[in-house]
Amino acid sequence: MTTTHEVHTATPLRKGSTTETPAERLERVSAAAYRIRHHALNMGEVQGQGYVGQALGAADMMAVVYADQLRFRPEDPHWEARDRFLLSTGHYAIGHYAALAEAGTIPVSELETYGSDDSRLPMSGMSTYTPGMEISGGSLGHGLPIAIGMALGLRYQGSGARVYNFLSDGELDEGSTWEAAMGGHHHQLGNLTAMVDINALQADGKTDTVLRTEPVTEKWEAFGWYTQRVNGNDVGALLAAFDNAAAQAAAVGAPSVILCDTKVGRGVPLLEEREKAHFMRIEEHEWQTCREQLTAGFERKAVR
Ligand SMILES: Cc1ncc(C[n+]2csc(CCOP(=O)(O)OP(=O)(O)O)c2C)c(N)n1
Ligand SMILES: [Mg+2]
Repeated sequence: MTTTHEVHTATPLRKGSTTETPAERLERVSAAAYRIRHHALNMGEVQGQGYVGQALGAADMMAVVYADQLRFRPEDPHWEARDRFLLSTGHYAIGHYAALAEAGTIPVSELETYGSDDSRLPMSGMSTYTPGMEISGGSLGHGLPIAIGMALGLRYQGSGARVYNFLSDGELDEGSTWEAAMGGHHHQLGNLTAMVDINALQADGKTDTVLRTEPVTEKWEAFGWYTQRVNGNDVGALLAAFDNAAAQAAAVGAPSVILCDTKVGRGVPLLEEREKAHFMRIEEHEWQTCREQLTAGFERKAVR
């Protein structure tokens, strides 16, 4: 009989071969992050505007999750034993679609329908539209509460699947996020990992002018979470943090949070310094420059 906390291990579908060296792993995941950024620029160009800055800023986090950490079957998004990835921030869907295309769940050719009528890829993430989109995020502050219920439910079912929740720093303004943080600790949800994109930006301006949430690290620690803070645009640092979180993972134990400091528009200098970065308008002639800057930066790093 299955007791409450007994867990069946899901078939690991870890990417990369078992003989992969750390350098090869870093190179593989960095290349995935580059392609995610490239997809996001192509999608943004269809509409001429959008949440492109967030997709570029969070591309390294998405790459580490989808190209390295998550156990899932790209062709079978409802596979029962899959790890769940919950995107709280519906407006980041552009980056999530790019990662799902990179993972093979969505055809790359479909990305050009982003934001168009009848597309499976609406501007704000919808679970009923898109394979691999577990929740309809967008009403900020709801992702972590849902993740808590899901992680608890999976544990009751004896599943070894894990739950990952992607939050933005704007979601730290929401009381529901902190209620859920208390719940995660109370229920000792060792099968839950949250990651927060701390890009220091919100719709109405800089995070520290909208609502000062720092010191963020100390807050999560005080809520009883296993807390790490890293440069969210450093793939090596992210891999190490996610590996640490995975090493902590158990049916019962502290939930993990990885606080990721990122830069909006990362990888495309033209966009990194742009004012009004929450929802970017990019001129027709600028898209090709963006792609060229992205590729030049990636190639510079690769030869280093
Ligand atoms: C509950 C709720 N309140 C307000 C909004 C409106 N809104 C949409 S995006 C956003 C900014 C939230 O901050 P963050 O996600 O950090 O912004 P970004 O870094 O993408 O600029 C806000 C307030 C919302 N979607 N949900
Ligand atoms: Mg933000």
